[in-house]
Amino acid sequence: MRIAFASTPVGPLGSGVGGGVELTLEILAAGLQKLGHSIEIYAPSGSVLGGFFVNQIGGTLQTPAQDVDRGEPIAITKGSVLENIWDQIRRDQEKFDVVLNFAYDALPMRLTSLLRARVVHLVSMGSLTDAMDEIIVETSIRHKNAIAMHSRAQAQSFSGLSPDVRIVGSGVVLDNYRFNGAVDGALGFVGRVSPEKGVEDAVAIAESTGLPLKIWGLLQDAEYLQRAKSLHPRAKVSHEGFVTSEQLGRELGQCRALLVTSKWIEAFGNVVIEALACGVPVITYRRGGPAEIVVDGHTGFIVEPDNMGQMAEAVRQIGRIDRSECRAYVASNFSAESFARKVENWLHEALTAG
Ligand code: HBI
Repeated sequence: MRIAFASTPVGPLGSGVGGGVELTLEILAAGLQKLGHSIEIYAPSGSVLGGFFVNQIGGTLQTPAQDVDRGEPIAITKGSVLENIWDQIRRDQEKFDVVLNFAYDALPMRLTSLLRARVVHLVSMGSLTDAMDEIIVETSIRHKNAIAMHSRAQAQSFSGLSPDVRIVGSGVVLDNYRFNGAVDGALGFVGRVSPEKGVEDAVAIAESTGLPLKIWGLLQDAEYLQRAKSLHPRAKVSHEGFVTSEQLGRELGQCRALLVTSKWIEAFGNVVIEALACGVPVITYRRGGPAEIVVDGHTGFIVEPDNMGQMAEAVRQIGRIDRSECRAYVASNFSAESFARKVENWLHEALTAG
């Protein structure tokens, strides 16, 4: 198939502003190309993606959906890169069999039936705003097979969504992550340091277990981290910075466990399969995508949401987990190849579903 990728309009590929979508887009471009498909990418100017042709599109970056209040109406910024991306795709559409949209935005959804080329959407987050919920649900009902998501929990966050929505999971390139049997005893936390990620809970666990906590990720809200630390003065916490996947693989692999304390519904949780790929067991609340990935008692533990006592007890029991089973689990369930094949199946169905 000849596939156009419409990237996220919040920032150029490689800037990190696009978060998990940047890693997902990169993995699918490589995975689908390996399956013999041709890929062409449309993304904001300044985008970098090794080995692929990227149409660099100018225009105003879109406001991230998580920064928009739930009740706010859809806004398309003036001279928006989002409009320019889709104007270019409209002009080029005869070149493609299918357009795969990665943007969590209304405009591409509206275009599902307005282009001659088949347009499909890989939705990257759970329910965030009423306007986006409405358009995602409506598109899922009007266009069979047009929508795919990463986890059941993410799909369930949209009430009234069509049961045809495809759940495709995610995947990582195993070779980028080195297995590590040894542990240096620290607890790990990976993700943007912001309230919805629940960092304050990880800090509280570091204090109650006396174990050091290492944090990797964009320090989006430094004042919030400061507040968490002052609430738990005896916790040993270090912010290790925002690093590349390779660097994360090396450093995270040393940890005794990864703590996932999200307060919002994580659509999937790429950090969970990255940690498991390094042999690091994961302790997560029973909330969102991570709770669908962790196999309780085998690749980590699942505890009741926000239950700090259970989380601390899970940390004390973590030595029971076989670290090599963590990596083997990712190899057989969440490899980049298996993810690309699931997406390929979805695209074929979308093309033939009519
Ligand atoms: N917000 N409006 C908008 N569009 C996106 O594509 C988008 C976003 N916020 C975050 C985001 N994409 C990605 O960082 C997440 O999907 C991972």
